[in-house]
Amino acid sequence: MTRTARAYTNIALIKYWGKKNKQLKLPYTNSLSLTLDRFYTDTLATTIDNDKDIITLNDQLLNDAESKRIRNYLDTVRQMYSFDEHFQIKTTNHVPTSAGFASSASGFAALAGAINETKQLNLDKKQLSILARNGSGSASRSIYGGFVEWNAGFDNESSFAVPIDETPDIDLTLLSVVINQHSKKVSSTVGMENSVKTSPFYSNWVTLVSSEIKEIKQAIAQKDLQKIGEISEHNAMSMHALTLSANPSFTYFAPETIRIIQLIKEIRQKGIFAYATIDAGPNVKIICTKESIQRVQTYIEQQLSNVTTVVANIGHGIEYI
Ligand code: 2P0
Repeated sequence: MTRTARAYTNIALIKYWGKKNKQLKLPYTNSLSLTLDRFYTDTLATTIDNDKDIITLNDQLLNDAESKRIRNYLDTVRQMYSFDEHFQIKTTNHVPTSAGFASSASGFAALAGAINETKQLNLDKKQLSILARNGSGSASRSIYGGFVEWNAGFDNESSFAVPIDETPDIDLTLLSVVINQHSKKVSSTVGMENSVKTSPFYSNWVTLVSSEIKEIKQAIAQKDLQKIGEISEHNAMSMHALTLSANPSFTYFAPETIRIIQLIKEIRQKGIFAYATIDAGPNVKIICTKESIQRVQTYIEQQLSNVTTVVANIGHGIEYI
């Protein structure tokens, strides 16, 4: 019986922001993430006798426009593994949009796992990471649990994620602060492309990431929470500096984003552990400890009435159910 693949989302502490090869999704730099336990995607793939893939998301049939990215990906997979069958893909996203996490990481990791399962490709995790990366860069990291590094590589075979510590014994937990605003968003794909092309600081980013990756790995090995927080926050702010310095300039920050960054500084001044990281959207993810998270959550909710918060812990890698 074909099993369903389940993959969890991840939050990058050292961000992926820029491709040197768009087609293969080869990044300019390594990146490093933490897989989370709360938000995941379940995908079941079955082969069908049809000349077109049929794709449902949360029991809704996707139309051609909505499923274009997935169907293009399936074409890539068919080419990579030299077969021509089509699929019925049933995906259930347990990544509520209200949680403020992107679903492309868990989505393409689960899809890669589902194809591996139904076509019995017997891919090891390295090959699975490569397959997921071809769907979405950040999906390469969702194959593993805990702390994960995606090695940039230089071609399809050399760009994949590796586990640093899949079950870290470390006191870190994440508070996602969701800002309820509905502005039109620049996709990550477009945002990073504009940053690479036009930010005068892009080459500095590449240099910065290479040193911050080394530093954060050392901090993870030493369980130096403060260092992990400081490096993560600095890396996130540096990524957002690439959007502000692009031409034309753009930003993912909403007014509330800045306010939350200020609140996190206030919280730290009270001696409470809290560091910010922000992806390609206005929501802020706060890196906390088990001891600090309650106080951080209370403080944020008291100061801002129009936000919701979601707690996530360290999660594990892809599984089949
Ligand atoms: C990351 N992000 O490292 C960074 C930080 C968003 C900000 O990876 O074009 O959806 O599909 O490879 O993976 C989001 O980008 O982009 C992302 P594509 P993806 O998590």
